[in-house]
Amino acid sequence: MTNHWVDIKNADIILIMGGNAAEAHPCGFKWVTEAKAHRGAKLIVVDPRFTRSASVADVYAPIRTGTDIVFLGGVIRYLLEKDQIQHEYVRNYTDLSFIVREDFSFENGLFSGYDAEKRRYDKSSWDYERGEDGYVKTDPTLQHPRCVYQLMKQHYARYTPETVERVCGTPQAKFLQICEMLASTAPANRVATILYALGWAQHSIGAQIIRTAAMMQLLLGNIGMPGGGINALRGHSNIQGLTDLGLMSNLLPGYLTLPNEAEQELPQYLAARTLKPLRPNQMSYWQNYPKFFVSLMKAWWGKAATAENNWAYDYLPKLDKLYDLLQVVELMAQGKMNGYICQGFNPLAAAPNKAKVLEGLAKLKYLVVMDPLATETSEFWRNAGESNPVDPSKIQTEVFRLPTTCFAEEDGSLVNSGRWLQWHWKGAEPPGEARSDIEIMAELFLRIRERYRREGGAFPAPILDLWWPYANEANPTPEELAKEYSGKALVDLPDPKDPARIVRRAGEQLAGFAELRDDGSTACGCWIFSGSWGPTGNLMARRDNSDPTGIGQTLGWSWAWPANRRILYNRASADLQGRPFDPQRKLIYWNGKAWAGADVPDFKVDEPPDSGMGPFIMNPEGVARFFARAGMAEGPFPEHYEPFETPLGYNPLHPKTPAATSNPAARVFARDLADMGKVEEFPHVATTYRLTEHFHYWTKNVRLNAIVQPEQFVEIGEALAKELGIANGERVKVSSKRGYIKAVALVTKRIRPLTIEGKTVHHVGIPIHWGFVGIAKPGFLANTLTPSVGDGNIQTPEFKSFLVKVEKA
Ligand SMILES: Nc1nc2c(c(=O)[nH]1)N[C@H]1C(S)=C(S)[C@@H](COP(=O)(O)OP(=O)(O)OC[C@H]3O[C@@H](n4cnc5c(=O)[nH]c(N)nc54)[C@H](O)[C@@H]3O)O[C@H]1N2
Ligand SMILES: Nc1nc2c(c(=O)[nH]1)N[C@H]1C(S)=C(S)[C@@H](COP(=O)(O)OP(=O)(O)OC[C@H]3O[C@@H](n4cnc5c(=O)[nH]c(N)nc54)[C@H](O)[C@@H]3O)O[C@H]1N2
Ligand SMILES: [Mo]
Repeated sequence: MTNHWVDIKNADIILIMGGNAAEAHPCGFKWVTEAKAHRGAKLIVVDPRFTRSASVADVYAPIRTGTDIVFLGGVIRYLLEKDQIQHEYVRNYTDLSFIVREDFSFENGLFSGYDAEKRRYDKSSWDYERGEDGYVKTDPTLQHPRCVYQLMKQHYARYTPETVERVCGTPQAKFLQICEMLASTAPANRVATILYALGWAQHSIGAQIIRTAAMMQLLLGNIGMPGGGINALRGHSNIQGLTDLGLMSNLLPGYLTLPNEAEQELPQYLAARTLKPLRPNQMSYWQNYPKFFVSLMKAWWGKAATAENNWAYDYLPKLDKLYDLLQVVELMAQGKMNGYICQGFNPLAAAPNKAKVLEGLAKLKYLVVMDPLATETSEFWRNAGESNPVDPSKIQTEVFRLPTTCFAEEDGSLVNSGRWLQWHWKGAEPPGEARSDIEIMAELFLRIRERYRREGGAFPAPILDLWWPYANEANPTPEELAKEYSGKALVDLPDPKDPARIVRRAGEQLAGFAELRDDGSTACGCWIFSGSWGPTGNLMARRDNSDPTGIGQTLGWSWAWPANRRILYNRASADLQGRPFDPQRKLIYWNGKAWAGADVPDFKVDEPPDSGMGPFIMNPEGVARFFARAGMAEGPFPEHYEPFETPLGYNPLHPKTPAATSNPAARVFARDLADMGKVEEFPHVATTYRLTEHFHYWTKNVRLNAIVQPEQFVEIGEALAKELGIANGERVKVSSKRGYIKAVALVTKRIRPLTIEGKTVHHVGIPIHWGFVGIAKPGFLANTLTPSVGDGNIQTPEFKSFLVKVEKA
């Protein structure tokens, strides 16, 4: 979230799209209720299904899965055509006036630089034009034909209300009503928030859907404002913490990135990440990258990381490719992987194309499952009948189960969607042989280190040199780890301006990342967490909920990254003179000498408001980007592409360009491409989702949950049920190109047929919670049906839109 849960109460308009907060985030949803009750906020829900979120909405609109870029692109067109944008904001705080290179183009659904063979873009033309001084050229009048404003207007001119209706199936009148409501937040003092989750993320164009939404919020001046923002409602209680700590194959803690194999030298690695400003007088905060990086290497390798050995840079793996889930399953299925460790993860149930995952697991030599429970993954070799028909005698994989504790059986911190690190205390002792994940990992490490010590190996140094400064080596405490993430001084730290003065003593915890240095004198395991356990102690354990301004800014409750800041980009909530855009909800303001207010300023505290420094300090241009000059795989402006299994067979925006049917820059393995179904054989559009009454695949082990939702079902609309002659409560078979499931049919009014390009499209809703382990009635894994293809940027699987055929069982 750019903002946080409590802040939702400050919104005037709330858009829930690509998520179902009332059912998947029922506790956080109370802030939607607060906004409605106390501010008269209006709630909009856009979902293929009429959900419980929709049931309390002021306006509900249906949409075909996977077409949200058309809808949101349509909103962008509406705002630009009607000139309903926050002018002061976009002029000063975004790249609208920046001029784009002459060789940039967009034709027939593809941007300049496309290589069809590699399914990849050469992105060099997707950039701004530079002047002699190295800075970007701009046209503040916004008249230049290649300024971002003109290019964007031209790009979205095609996204008319007629197109929205034709492609998304959303009636034009509904769409225009929603446009009007969103446009009502263009005035400086009105705000809309967006709450989304997997309905946007789990698509082959997921990241671009989310970007389109962010662009809409920028046009309305809603980013950085209380009650505004773009808010990803995260899933597991600590999934935010997972990405923060770099548990993705290409990340290091704090969103630092692993080197790739072309980056063998440290100076080269740092230069590519230490970005120089693209406009005069900009902060370009990533210029501090070396401080964060060197402090991380000191935290990991301590004394073994020295200036002479480039802070142990050679110890870091250099990536040849992304090792995301889909890649790992592909390697397993190709027989290229010996072992796999699943820690709190049930991939047979959670990953797409169950048959492929099963095949991969069966080719491993060993599988380790660290989990409090038996799972489908740990039992993959078991013949469960029709839902898992395997022959155990043919499977040689050795499976080790290491029983772990659960969060309630240990102390520690969880990072919520609003980036708050909240400390918690254990509520019970673990049963039986269960041990904490920390203890298991520590013992695994000690044994591996012992073996390297004894026997050597190809490259033992990174293991032997790892700094392991814990009182009990075999069981580091959560407190020790939390302090390590937060960071400390390794020697007495002199004040850079007055070297005689010592600002921190050796061994003392640091107050925040501003104290980190790149000379090896500080250690910090995750720079964005720096200060969470500061010189005064554990700030994550704070529980002061006083809210002096009444806008929900409880700065004394827990600790938020970065720097206890609650709303990101909050400098953008004030105008060029430093006056809050909304005088009723003052977030931060310039008091004549410094920035002050209800939040920790996301800016240099004593930087005068009119100095020309932009509020988006992480970007080298200092402003927010409509034109994604770097980064996105499929283009600098989001464009609609069909799901890989499309009910149309072509992209209605580019019917004559087969290369532009589905995401042209998505990575697809040959085998998975061959495993895609066609609409002629699989005529119904399926989407998968969760129910309030279950949590994924583990609550089917809990009696009460198994009682309230005992049996697997699929939801089909009345029209489709009638067409197929299926009555409510009858059993149906749902098949895709990859397999089939059988379940009870729940015939509902909540899913209506949509008219797309003149033809009727039916959606089928498939809850994900059943499997063949647990005490609920055994069922089929929903992922028997789903296709193995991911988002073009981060490989989140396309769980939300694929093709099936429904028939009577
Ligand atoms: N009770 C309960 N709560 C949970 C979980 C749970 O298992 N049980 N899981 C947690 C986890 S890990 C996560 S990640 C979150 C997920 O939170 P959500 O994303 O909110 O949950 P989902 O139910 O997967 O999907 C949300 C909605 O997206 C809609 N949808 C599908 N395709 C599209 C589309 O193309 N466009 C639009 N606009 N909408 C679409 C679906 O109809 C569904 O209503 O929930 C968390 N909360
Ligand atoms: N078709 C389809 N598939 C989906 C989704 C979808 O919407 N549609 N959603 C996807 C999403 S968003 C998610 S997050 C995944 C969820 O997939 P998983 O994360 O694999 O599922 P869970 O059942 O939530 O958790 C996995 C295991 O963690 C264990 N566990 C709990 N606490 C601890 C602990 O402290 N330590 C250890 N070691 N283990 C613990 C639980 O017992 C459980 O068996 O599913 C994904 N798959
Ligand atoms: Mo999730």
